[in-house]
Amino acid sequence: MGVVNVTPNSFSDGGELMHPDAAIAHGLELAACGADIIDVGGESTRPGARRVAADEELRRVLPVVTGLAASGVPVSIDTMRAGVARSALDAGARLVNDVSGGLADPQMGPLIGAAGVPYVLMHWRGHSRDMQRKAVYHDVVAEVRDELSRRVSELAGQGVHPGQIIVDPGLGFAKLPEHNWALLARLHEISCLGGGMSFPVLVAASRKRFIGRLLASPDGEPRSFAGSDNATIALSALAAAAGAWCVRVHAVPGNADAVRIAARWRAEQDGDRR
Ligand code: PMM
Repeated sequence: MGVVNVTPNSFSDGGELMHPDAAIAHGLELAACGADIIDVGGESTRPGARRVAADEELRRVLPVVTGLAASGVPVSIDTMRAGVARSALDAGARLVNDVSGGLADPQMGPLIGAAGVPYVLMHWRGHSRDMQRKAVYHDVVAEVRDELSRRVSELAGQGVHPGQIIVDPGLGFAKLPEHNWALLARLHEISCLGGGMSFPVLVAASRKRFIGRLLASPDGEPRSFAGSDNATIALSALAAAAGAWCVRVHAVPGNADAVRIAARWRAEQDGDRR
């Protein structure tokens, strides 16, 4: 999954793609480089970010979703708002990526149930403004799994079929670096929620600050966003080899190669040499 952030203030690429033509061209380039899905977002969720108005979010994403979908690119809409998701689906988006897992907008569950589209359910504890205050866990993997499991049940009550759901541990969302690393190292536990149900997992580690911090210089200066792309590729290979269904990334070519290498690695382990 290649990222197209149509925002002035996202983590690593804020402000680069505010014009629809630039955003569409970038999405097409990511698809040409091997992304199977292009994720279009119009609201930054970086720690501390304030919310953007719904009409502004829609104004940012709709021409980009429309343009990419018209070119035949599978588009995902990255939004917490049911109204934005509805308009994006009408414009040709095929998947909804909701970092709030349906908690930010009570209309999201019913919309996804009625639309029947794939839905990324991310672990979330609250809006970006103050989410890092909620990064308190006894056993982060168990708690993330339990909270995701509860959301799956609640969404089922709103008409969402479990087969629509892709789960995401929400790296960096109410998580400290040690929480992110624990979730990555125990990724397989996230896919197995209660009741014997198993879900595809999406991992979105690309250019997040916990990577830059790990790779900090001796004087403690975190690695730049773009300077952590090779590390993101390493994480993509590890996540895919651990069974992740999708990695959401900003720089596609190396990550697409990493995913292919991991697929071949897994095929060998499974005794399937195709
Ligand atoms: N992170 C960001 C945006 N969208 N979607 C999913 N499913 N999971 C994430 O972790 C996630 C996301 C923020 O990162 P960005 O500003 O680099 O896009």
